[in-house]
Parts: sequence; structure tokens; C-alpha cells
Amino acid sequence: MKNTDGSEAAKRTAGESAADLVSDGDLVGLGTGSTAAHAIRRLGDRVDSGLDVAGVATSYQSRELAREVGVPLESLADVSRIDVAIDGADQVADGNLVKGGGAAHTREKVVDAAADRFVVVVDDSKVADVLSHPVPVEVLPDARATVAETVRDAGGDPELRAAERKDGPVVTDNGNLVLDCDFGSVTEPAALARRLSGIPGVLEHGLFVGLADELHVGDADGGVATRS
Ligand code: ABF
Repeated sequence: MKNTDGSEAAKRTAGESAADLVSDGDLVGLGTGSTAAHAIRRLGDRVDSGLDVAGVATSYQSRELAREVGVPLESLADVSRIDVAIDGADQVADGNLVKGGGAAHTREKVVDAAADRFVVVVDDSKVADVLSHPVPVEVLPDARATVAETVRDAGGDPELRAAERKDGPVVTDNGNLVLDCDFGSVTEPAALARRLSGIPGVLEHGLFVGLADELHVGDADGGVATRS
């Protein structure tokens, strides 16, 4: 059955199946979001049972959860490579991703790109033929107008992300702002990724092109499909 609401069961099967790949001694990139949270909780259970691992958090949220469930942490600043990273996505098409719904994509990209094995965990509502989800772009606060103008020149429609629980914009863990940039269907993600990376004032964008090694897709019936 196709899961259209991103049910917790689908997210859990994807997250937990990825956490079960982790081996003793691994340094694990801990993704952000509700699907990656299932992986972190499962890792916590496995640590309780004797698994010897350390995690590197991609966000304040994933760091706090790892502490809560007892996954030992190392600082990203102290590591140069990671064995396996487990992270969610907002949309997946042809192995490429849009990420950044949690405004953590800059740190996620550093961690996921440093991993020998980057495992993406999603429920099946996230899988598309072509990427079309708006692309989050983290910008220096003072560059938001110039970046927005350049995004418009590139055919995008940028919108400053507003905070849900208070007035004002979302501020990232790095103290920056997020422009959600709607480009419609992204038929050439690599070209768009290069273009966005080249805009002065852009810290990082949420297009993850050619980074994923493996995809775990959960469905509402508790099944998981694995693709490499
Ligand atoms: C992070 O959390 C993001 O890059 C992505 O935007 C989001 C996915 O969240 P969820 O698993 O809750 O849908 O991984």
C-alpha cells in the first residue's frame, strides 16, 4: 500500500533497518528529522545491549536525542571521516535528494559527505520521479536579498522561511536564514546544485546530488525496500 501521509510505521521501519546496519566500532552520522530519529532510538537500544559505537550529530535536535537514548557522541570538529551516516530527506528521485526541511542541511551535508556509507531513510511518500520540492538554501542574514535576486534570475521563487512558533524567520544552528527556493521540476539537479553553490552569501543548499549510497524506503505495512 502506498503511504501518502508519511506514517510513523513507515518511518520507523526505514530508520530501524538502517540502524541495524551499524557494526561495533563504527562512527555513525546521526541525521535530523523524525525518520532519522527512529534510527537514533534503535541505536540507543543497541548500545544498551552492548554495541560499541559513537555518533556525530547533524543538529541540536539529533544531539539531544542521542544524549537522551545513550548514544555516545564525538564532536564533528574532531573527526575527519565517518563510517556510516543515516539521514532523512524531504524528497528522493533517481538517488538524488532534497534536504533541509529541518534547516540542518549544511551540517548534514558535511556529515553525510564524510561518510563511507551514506544511508538515506524515508517513507515511501518521499519518493518521486523528478525532484520538485523547494530547495532550502542557507544564507548569511545580510545576503538574503542579493541571494534571493540571484535565485530569481536562475528561475526560482525564493521564500524566507518563517518560524512556526514565534514571529520572525527560522534561524539555523549556524545563525543564518533559510530561503526555500521553488524551481518547479528540477530536471538537472547537478547543474542547479553547482549554480546555487556559486552564489555569494550561500552557505549550503539542500540538493544532495550523487551523495547517497543506499536508500531504505519504509511503507505503512511495516515493509522496507532497500536500493543501492
Ligand atoms: C532532515 O529532516 C532533513 O534534511 C529533511 O528535511 C528532514 C526529513 O524529516 P522527516 O524524516 O521528519 O520527514 O533529514
